[in-house]
Amino acid sequence: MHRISVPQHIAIIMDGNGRWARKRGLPRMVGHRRGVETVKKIVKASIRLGVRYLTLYAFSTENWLRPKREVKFLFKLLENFLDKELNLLHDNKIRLRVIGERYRLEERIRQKIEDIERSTADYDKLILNIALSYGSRQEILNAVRNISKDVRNGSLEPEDIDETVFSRYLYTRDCPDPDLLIRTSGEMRLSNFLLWQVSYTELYVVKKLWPDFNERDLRRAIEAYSKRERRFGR
Ligand code: V0D
Repeated sequence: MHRISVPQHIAIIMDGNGRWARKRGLPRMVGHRRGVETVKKIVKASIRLGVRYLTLYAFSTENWLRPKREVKFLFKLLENFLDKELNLLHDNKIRLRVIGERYRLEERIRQKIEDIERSTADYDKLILNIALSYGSRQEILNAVRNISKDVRNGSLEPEDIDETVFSRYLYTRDCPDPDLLIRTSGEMRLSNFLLWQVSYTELYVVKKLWPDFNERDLRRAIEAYSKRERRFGR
């Protein structure tokens, strides 16, 4: 048997909550609630397996277009998570970071997020990036805007803009690029997630819907990743 190499950074598109619920004749909201349970399990499993960075796509910029009551419910879930699961972060030395258009989040939620980011800033067992109101094209445009400002104010020379410099203007600035991107629910799309960062990332798509995804599935994804690395590496 070969040794499996654990990816240091895993990104996940958590798709399929709505479909999971519909299959059971339940409201979509029930699927989202189960989705949060899966988030907790997968966060813990990632630590056990030795993953250092986990980036989860929780809410896209396009998701604002969903029915108002669903959006409201999702943010209620999020607030609940922030109020009730804080010990999950502290007990496991998890650093939380939110990536995305924060200015679009409600003031109260943004405050809570920023408090937690501050209080977990010294942890490094796992860096947990949650993408909220996130869109990769918007992230890239935001980087271009900030780069332009720095060029205009003289702190950056156009000739000095290379891949490393550009990466520093993205929301994911201090993270290595993902080694593995998992998408649940079988869809073969990137859906505006980390477009710049996944240039060399291994993609792993599973049929399972997000609420059904578990530690075994995560292990399988990691095994598939390390086999591919063995075959094509070097
Ligand atoms: C619903 C599947 C965790 C996708 C997962 C809208 C949609 C469950 C968080 C979370 C959501 C957010 C911030 C944070 C820690 C955890 C979350 C939303 C939706 C927001 F600091 N799951 N989750 N946030 N769903």
